[in-house]
Amino acid sequence: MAQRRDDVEYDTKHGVALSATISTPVPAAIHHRIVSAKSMFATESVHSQMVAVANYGFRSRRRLHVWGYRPTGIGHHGGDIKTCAVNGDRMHPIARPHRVVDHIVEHLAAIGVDYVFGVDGANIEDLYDAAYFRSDLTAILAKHEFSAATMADGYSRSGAGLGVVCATSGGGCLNTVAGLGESLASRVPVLALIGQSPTSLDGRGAFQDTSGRNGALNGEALFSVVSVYCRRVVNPADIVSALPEAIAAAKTGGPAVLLLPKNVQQSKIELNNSGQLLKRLIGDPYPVAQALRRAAGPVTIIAGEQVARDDARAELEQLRAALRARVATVPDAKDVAGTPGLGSSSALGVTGVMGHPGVAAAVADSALCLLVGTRMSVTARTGLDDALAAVSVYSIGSTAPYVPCTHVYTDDLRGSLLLLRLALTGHGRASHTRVPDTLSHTELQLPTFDGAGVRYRTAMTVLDSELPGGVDVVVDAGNIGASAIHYLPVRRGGRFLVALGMGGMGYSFGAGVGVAFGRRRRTVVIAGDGAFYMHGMEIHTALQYRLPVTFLLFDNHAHAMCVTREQLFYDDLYSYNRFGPSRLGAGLATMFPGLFSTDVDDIDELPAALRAALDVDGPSVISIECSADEIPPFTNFLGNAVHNTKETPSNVAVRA
Ligand SMILES: Cc1ncc(C[n+]2csc(CCOP(=O)(O)OP(=O)(O)O)c2C)c(N)n1
Ligand SMILES: [Mg+2]
Repeated sequence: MAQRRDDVEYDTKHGVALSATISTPVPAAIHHRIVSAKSMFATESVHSQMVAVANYGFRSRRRLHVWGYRPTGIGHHGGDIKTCAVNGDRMHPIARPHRVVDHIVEHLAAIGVDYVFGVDGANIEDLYDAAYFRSDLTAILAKHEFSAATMADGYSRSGAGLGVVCATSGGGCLNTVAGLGESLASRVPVLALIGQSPTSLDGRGAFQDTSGRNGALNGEALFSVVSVYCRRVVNPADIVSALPEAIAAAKTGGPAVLLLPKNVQQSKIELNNSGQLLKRLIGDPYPVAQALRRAAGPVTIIAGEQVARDDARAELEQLRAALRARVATVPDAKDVAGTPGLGSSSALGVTGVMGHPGVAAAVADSALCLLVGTRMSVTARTGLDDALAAVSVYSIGSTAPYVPCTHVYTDDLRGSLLLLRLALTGHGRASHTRVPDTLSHTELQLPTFDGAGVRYRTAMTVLDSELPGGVDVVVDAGNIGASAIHYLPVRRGGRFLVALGMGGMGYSFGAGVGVAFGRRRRTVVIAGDGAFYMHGMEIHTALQYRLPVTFLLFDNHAHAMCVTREQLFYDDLYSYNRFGPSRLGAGLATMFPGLFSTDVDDIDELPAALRAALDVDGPSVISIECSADEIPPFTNFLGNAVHNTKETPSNVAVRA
């Protein structure tokens, strides 16, 4: 049965027993686990051996193929079943028709989707069933559909491919709405597969009816306003066109929703045609090139979220070098600029409400400001309106900015930035641009605070020195989120995600899991206690899949951003937003045996705790005691004071 293969795959689903040869050399410890699992068919420990092997594959970014079969009596479907792994696919013991759900997972796997994130239920279980029979696509079980949606969002933002979320009808589907709203506002490609009750019961009192008939909640109307594409598939054969249409629409930036009634999911379809893919429009940057050729003086680029979505980081850097321009990023695109060693010429810092004061000065001093892939929301442009009004502003991207400018439309920033750079070489080069005088790095200056707990700034200094290059960071809302955006430099080669589209608390827990699945490396989640209380149970999901995610919970026993507002804007007369005592580290350690979880009360304990947490083979949690009375670096709460910052070490992309 088994063939020798260099590329070996693994399978953790349902603890399939091992029976075969692995040709790729693996460390002795892993080999031992394989051998011992082979000799322990049908025992519980087979599963743990399998998990260890699979984790090795996951962590070493190698595909381990475990050829296996289910011995009598322990099969997922019971009975005397022999399930062989053949070319990466499982075979069902009984030949079955090709269903709509089989078509969906086949198509998704064919376009490189590795994971579907969701919560199971009667009206989506057929999709989970179809995924079970493919080893090239895995259905992940989240704890809450909001987080399943943010897993898909984070997976997509990480650059791993299209994020896919699935949910059952009724409450399950309604729970995805807030997550899809974030993806819509931040224009993140996501596909949502939403189960619905069978069409025969539409408007006839079905459990969780969202058909819109006879007074039922109208799912199509609801999802249409939180998506760039929404279609209820009622004719099974329509999935062949609806699926690629939805994927193409999502790729233009935003969630696409397919509403799939249970009977449609189960229907047999004959066709296996992927349909037509829509072409993406590469905008011609000619007007921008013309303006840049005329620009006499420094050029400042403000880079946005579309640079991350299209992964146009390299093209942006080449354009920056050709123009000798300085680059700032909007807060939710912090990781798209910053070339180690080039200092402020490659990253001025972050714009807007949590941004660096030097950006406004750079823009004001420019002959031309080029917006790349950003709409410049209020969060992104606070403090820049005057400077932008005084200079010549051009833009290139898939949506026109909110500020007056000349805009070039493009669905494909990689293509358009390349065209722009080529247009600016040789005879067409921008010969009047000038290297600007270096600006010193600046930070917002805050009122001194010496109450109890760890200071946000000091905690970020420790993170900055302990987090190695390559680590991805996902940041949540609140005072701690603002502090991380302002103070923590992006790791070299790392991603930095923050959800400012809707700014929903708890985003980082699902998104961190999605990023870890997508990038297969250490992800650090930075979240407040309030965000944890909303969606922190996804820590259990990270544990279940043994993902390398370190959750840093900043526990100030409050919704501190709201406390700050009560203090500054409502005369500090009362507080709704302070909580009682908590011990999140110890609590989670008790709740989830095997999870590394600890509390840090003093800044001196943080470096060692962090090193230990980053070293764990799987998820880890540190709860850091801080204070709700500390003012964060958020301009709405401050005056205009600034101060300078320091040098950039090698694990950091650039310091802003
Ligand atoms: C889902 C959601 N509800 C409410 C808010 C409004 N809000 C913004 S920050 C914040 C408090 C955040 O508390 P926590 O996560 O503990 O962070 P902290 O500000 O304490 O650092 C609230 C309630 C929000 N952004 N998202
Ligand atoms: Mg808090």
